[in-house]
Amino acid sequence: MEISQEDLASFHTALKSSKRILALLGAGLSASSGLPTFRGAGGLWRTHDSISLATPEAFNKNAGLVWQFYNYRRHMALQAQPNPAHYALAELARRMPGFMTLSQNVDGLSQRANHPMKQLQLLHGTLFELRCVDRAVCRYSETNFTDPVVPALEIPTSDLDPTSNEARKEKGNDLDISDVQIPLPALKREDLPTCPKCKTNLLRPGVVWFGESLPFHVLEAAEDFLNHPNDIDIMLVIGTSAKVYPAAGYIEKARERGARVCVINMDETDRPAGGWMDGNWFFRGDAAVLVPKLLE
Ligand code: BJW
Repeated sequence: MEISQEDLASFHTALKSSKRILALLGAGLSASSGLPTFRGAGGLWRTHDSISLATPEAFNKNAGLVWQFYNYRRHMALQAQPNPAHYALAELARRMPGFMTLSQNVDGLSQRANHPMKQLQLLHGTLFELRCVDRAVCRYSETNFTDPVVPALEIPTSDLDPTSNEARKEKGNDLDISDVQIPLPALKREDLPTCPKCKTNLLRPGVVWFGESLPFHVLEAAEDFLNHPNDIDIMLVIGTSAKVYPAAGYIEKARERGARVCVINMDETDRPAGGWMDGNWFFRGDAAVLVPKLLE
């Protein structure tokens, strides 16, 4: 991981005089905490592309499979710890009232790093909210950290490995049901979490799937920040491929409000295209290492 001292110094100079900073966070921020990203290596869960499970169509077709995927994601997120980048961003929020974080992450790690909530907008929801699938009629939702969500979603131990608890300890991690050799039980509808209010519909994870609208109050908070009379000084783009909208669109919107853009990404190919990066910053490497260095 090479970091240009010249770029670091120029970023620190800009940071010192900044009053309004916007950050867009993506899955790469939590990669060092052990959580997989969506695209590229790690974006496959068993034989399924993670993206293909993050749709209302997938849930309608096979709610059991989609719940197994999300139950596993919740379990992994609960086991994970915030990394130094989550803490550095939370600290920046505490010391700068004009700092706002727009997070695409649903893993709860920014919240667990004590990021002030009024400066943290969750663009794609959270794994730890459950809500009734019928939003139009039954508006039930709850905060829920139960692991597993319901007993039928208990992560299965492997038939191939009857001493799985021992094996888990030896492996130094939890049983990885990403391994296709570990069979998943077929689930019936009545095994899945049901809405306690209408008692008819299934509950679903409170995340935003493709084709669904982002929460209105979140969009409003982002627009309010962008439309504030004072310009934006810096736009931080951390660990995201910036391929999903409207999230990715906030980079251009911040630029239109005067922001210099600072991209922190492991992968050079996820550097935004176009000549406009001149005069902005690209830091290649692990966000967990670079973000604390940049924000110190
Ligand atoms: C590291 C690292 C390390 C690795 N350190 N870096 C305009 C144009 C075209 C299409 C659309 C448009 N507007 C809307 C759309 C449709 C659609 C969309 O964007 N499609 C695109 C694919 C083109 N958008 C939507 O449907 C959104 N809804 C919406 O707009 O409603 C109105 C509407 C509907 C329909 C039509 C038009 C308007 C909803 C989007 C919801 C996205 N949901 C998901 C799943 C959430 C639940 C879950 O977690 O399961 O959100 S998809 C997935 O992608 C997840 C992520 O938040 C999101 C972004 O991914 P992210 O975080 O960038 O991860 P990766 O894996 O892509 O990248 C990781 C990066 O980290 C890489 O760059 C690595 O190099 C890097 N990295 N380790 C630093 N250690």
